[in-house]
Amino acid sequence: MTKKALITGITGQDGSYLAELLLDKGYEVHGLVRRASTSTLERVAHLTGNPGLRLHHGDLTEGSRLTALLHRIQPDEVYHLAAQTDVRASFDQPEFTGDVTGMGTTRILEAIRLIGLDSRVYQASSSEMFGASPPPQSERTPFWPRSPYGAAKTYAYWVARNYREAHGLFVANGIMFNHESPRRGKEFVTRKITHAVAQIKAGHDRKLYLGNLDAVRDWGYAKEYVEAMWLMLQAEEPSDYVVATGTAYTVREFAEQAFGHVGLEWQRYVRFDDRHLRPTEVDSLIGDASKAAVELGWKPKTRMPELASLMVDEDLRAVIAQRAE
Ligand code: NDP
Ligand code: GDR
Repeated sequence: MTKKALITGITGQDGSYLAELLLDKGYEVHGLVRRASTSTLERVAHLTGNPGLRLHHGDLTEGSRLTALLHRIQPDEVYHLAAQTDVRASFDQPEFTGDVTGMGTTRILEAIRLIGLDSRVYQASSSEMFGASPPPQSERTPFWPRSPYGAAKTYAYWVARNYREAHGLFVANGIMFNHESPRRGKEFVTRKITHAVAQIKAGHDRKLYLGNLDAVRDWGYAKEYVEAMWLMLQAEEPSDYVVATGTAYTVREFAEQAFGHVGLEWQRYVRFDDRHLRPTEVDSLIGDASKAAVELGWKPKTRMPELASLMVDEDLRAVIAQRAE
């Protein structure tokens, strides 16, 4: 029997990699897509001709639509990835972030419970829930979120656990640390840097304005992280897993690596802009993913220097291709 999966957030970075992985495994993949006046399908455009892929309009703020879709699709697995994901923006839109990133999870789980589905559910939890708790952070580290986004994700984490404990649903929280790729949105610091490096290398002389260069992050490769999502839903019992590389670099070091990869000196181009600071910052996130290694057999392969380089290479390819058009 062909397995059916529903991916919310299929148009995002992770959703697009996960859709590829599941289609390769022979799944029938359903994706939730918000209607917009301009297309948001760029990351999945190469998959839209695949007969195994079906896209459905819907929004996390409309529970009735989510219920109708889940009832119609009857998925074996639900990967709930959709969210308002921008931490900085969550300070400006706290209520909206709570509704989408927090309540969105409740709407999905409640729909599954009301319909009586036995779908397995992946909840996209985040290292932002640890916030000010010092590293290394594991499944046993207390949460101390530092943004409306972190608080909304913490709410969603506990709702997911509660549906598991109270209603017996198979729900797994993947507590993922930062993961990046050439498909990362340009508002996030890694892609903002690699995109700028490519532009500068191609001769567009410009400065790159950044905020806190001292923040420490544990950056992994998104393509590898979606495999961990799938593994969590194949486990015998649902549980919660940290997914990380266990390595730590500052934003400054990421910039140094990205510029250095194409022979540029980062100090010549990077400038400070306090508009990119946050009212409360998360200083240091370094994950301990030993539980995922032991129980799921998942291990990261790509570390920051290789990741930054591959992102720069891809951004450079895009600039050159654009020029040729
Ligand atoms: P992206 O920002 O790339 O994608 C977010 C997705 O959510 C997009 O498909 C977006 O659609 C969709 N979405 C946003 N709001 C709504 C809504 N109201 N209704 C329906 N869909 C909506 O995120 P990532 O792929 O990077 O992350 C995937 C998940 O993992 C997120 O929940 C994120 O919070 C979490 N996470 C990510 C980490 C990372 O480092 N990438 C680390 C830890 C957790 P549209 O294209 O229309 O905007
Ligand atoms: P983050 O990622 O907040 O960790 O959330 P982001 O790349 O936005 O910031 C990482 C760190 O870089 C610092 N920084 C800047 N950030 C941005 N965006 N732009 C800048 O110019 C800049 N200068 C410095 C930030 O202050 C921060 O310390 C991401 C998202 O994908 C979340 O959805 C996810 O849950 C977490 O990762 C884990």
